[in-house]
Amino acid sequence: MKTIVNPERSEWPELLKRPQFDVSDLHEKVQAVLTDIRQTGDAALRKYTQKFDGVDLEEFKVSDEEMNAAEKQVSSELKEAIQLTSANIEKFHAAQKPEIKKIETVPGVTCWQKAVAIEKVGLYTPGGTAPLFSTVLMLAIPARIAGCKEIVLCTPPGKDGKIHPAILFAAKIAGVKNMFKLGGVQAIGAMAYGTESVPKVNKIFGPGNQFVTAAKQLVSMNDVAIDMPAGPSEVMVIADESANPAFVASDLLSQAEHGADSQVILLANSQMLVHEIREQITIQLEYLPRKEVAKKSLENSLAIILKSQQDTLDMINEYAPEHLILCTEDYSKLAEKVVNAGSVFLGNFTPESAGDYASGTNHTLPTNGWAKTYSGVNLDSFMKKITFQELTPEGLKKIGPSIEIMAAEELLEAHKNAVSLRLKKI
Ligand code: HSO
Ligand code: ZN
Repeated sequence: MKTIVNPERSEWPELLKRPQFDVSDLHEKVQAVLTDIRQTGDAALRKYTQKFDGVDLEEFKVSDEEMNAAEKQVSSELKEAIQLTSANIEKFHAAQKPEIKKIETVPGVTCWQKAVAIEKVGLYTPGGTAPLFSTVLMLAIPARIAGCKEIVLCTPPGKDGKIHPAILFAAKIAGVKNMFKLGGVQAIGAMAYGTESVPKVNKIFGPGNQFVTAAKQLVSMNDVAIDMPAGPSEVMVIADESANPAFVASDLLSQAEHGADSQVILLANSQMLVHEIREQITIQLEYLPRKEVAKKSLENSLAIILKSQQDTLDMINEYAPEHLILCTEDYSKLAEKVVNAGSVFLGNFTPESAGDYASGTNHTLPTNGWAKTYSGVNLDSFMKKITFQELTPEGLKKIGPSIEIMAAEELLEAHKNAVSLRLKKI
């Protein structure tokens, strides 16, 4: 972890730059696979699952027997934990249901907006080096609460053709009925176009590696909506003397262990504090099974010393971190001024892990600076809004003349006529 002391503002953009990948080559390769899936459906899925996951699958769909068997393979402690976290995710997301408010803009003109669930959604959970079954809960629970009619979940099979039992159990708890053993580009292509065995969906959600991200971007150009652009996971921790160095180190390491490309930034107000946190990192790192991954990520990470509070706030908002942890004396005041972040964690006793698993907030969040414009996944992500309006004759009398004059000015005589004809009848 490199330490930078009071960098000039002109140096910030370079310091805070995320790693850039050249995706042109990648897009070409991914597009070829997608085209094949579009043209030959299940046959292509079979071919690429063999090639990329090393397994020859007859059937992609997870059977009820497999779902039920998983239940027996998950320990009761883990089952209880999954149940508790699911209840919290459900509580937090159910409270996001929007109310319908009818607004009378002028007497006789009533407008309202109704949120309606997206009918068919596709969820993706990576397999990879860690089976992220918590992501199943974060995507499937809000989809169910929103009222999505069809929820399709894809996750890659292991070489033995099986799915981790905890992923299966989480899917069952979340109410997923349509689950497929498909990973990477195959999963995204299958859900975007539909094949003989996989239903086509309207919107695809979920994290993934560069291939999944590229596939999501490509299919979103014409065929399907996506949740958000994705990139490597990130955390920015802000610490002052009130921070517990061991806690801060553990938060930085939890991000670092996700992947060698994870982004970890510490903003502290003194050299001494950075030194203490570094010491804690060294101690804790030794005990981590994913030590090598975490080490690689830490090599590219930064500790920045900023003395001024204004600089700290401005740097947070300029970086727009996916996760922001505030371990400072005045964290409440600071939090109010944050305008760009995916999810904010306040105080010494609020680790990112709380939001990753159990508090109830969603852990599918915007990375790569997208927190400047995107929200994390929430109930709204699974809904769209339809507006309604109803005018009485009195209402049309009120706004009709304005419509007529505007329509005439835009040279849209039929628009004007639609009002004039009615006004004559009143
Ligand atoms: N921190 C990850 C989510 C996660 N962590 C899943 C553990 N499991 C991205 O927000
Ligand atoms: Zn995490």
